Amino acid sequence: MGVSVAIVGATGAVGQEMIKTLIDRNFPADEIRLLASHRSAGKKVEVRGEELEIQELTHESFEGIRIGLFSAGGSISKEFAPSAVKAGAVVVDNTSAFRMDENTPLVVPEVNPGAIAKHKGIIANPNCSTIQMVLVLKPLYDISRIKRIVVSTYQAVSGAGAKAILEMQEETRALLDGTTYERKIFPHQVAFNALPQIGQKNAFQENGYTDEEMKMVKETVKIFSDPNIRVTATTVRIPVVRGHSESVNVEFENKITVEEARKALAAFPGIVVQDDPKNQIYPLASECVGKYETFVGRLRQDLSCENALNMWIVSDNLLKGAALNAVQIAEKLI
Ligand code: 25A
Ligand code: L14
Repeated sequence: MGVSVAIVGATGAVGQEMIKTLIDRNFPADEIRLLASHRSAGKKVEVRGEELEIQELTHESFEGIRIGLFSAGGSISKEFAPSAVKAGAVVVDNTSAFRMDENTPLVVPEVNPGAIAKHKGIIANPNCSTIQMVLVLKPLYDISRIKRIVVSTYQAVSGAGAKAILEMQEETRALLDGTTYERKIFPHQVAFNALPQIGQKNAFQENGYTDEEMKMVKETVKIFSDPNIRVTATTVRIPVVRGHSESVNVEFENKITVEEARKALAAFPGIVVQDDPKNQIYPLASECVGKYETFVGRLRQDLSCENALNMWIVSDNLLKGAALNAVQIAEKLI
């Protein structure tokens, strides 16, 4: 017999990919219940040749549900995940609501699958930028411990949801046509620009970092369960629809050569090495869309630090960064 799955935020950028990923991977679901706000209730979506109606999310939505996949924002998860757990479901939560809670495992299945079994009803999906980075660093960490990570991200607008994609497209059109566009999502013009702020007005903390940057710092330490890893991050929004890119500098305890690193990366599940710079081959956001893998290239020795490597990491933020990682956790649960 199959399991019943509910998707909370089914009409969002991530929710749509959760539906597709469940079907594409033949997840043994005998029911897929689609939940969203009252604004979407009643809309119909075709799933496996069947018309499914979006239902309004309430505290009673989870009767008979075994697995709840949540991606409707942190406040929705805080309010409704406990109701799903009470109804007997295990929640895989894509928001930041429970990630740093000590009773909630924070899981990338290729990196720390063992943490799943410790759940008390909720398992957290890490931040998209963290997921693709720790996935690539795992096979290298297994060769030598990581001392320090310096990361800069180039993040796609879809990370901020379906409405943010529209905003970037409409703003671009308005600028090309010489018309005006009234911004609603981003703090500044995102078209033809690079914004060193991810998150809303209150994104900046006392220390000058954004929440997004501090998520990368704290989540990396939690996933590796290694408090000795030091991380510093700068997260930047760029006008790409889908696919986060990251420049990552990693210092190891012992030297790892580029050749050694390439070999370990190529052998690891979920990673594809694209590293042939002479032929202009390296990971590109435009090429990662719709792919389950995370791509790594531009592998170089850091010329200023003996035991450090530089690399360029790219992945589809809506798949490995969100929907796919959540579905992989659900697959491990059943
Ligand atoms: O708190 P966080 O963790 O920082 O997350 C904040 C946001 O980030 C996205 C996600 O946006 C979330 O809202 N997100 C989270 N994790 C992410 C990740 N890892 C991530 N993005 C990328 N990677 P989103 O757009 O992807 O998804 C939004 C979904 O949430 C549903 N939702 C919102 N409020 C809800 C709710 N569901 C239940 N109850 C609530 N109270 C939302 O459903 C969507 O599925 P929706 O029904 O609001 O559907 C959107 C449709 O309705 C239109 N619309 C939206 N707002 C309005 C509106 N129409 C009129 N007025 C409005 N105010 C949309 O056009 C669409 O058709
Ligand atoms: O914490 O706006 O998972 O790109 C990931 C996407 C936070 C917002 C998270 C974005 C979200 C972020």
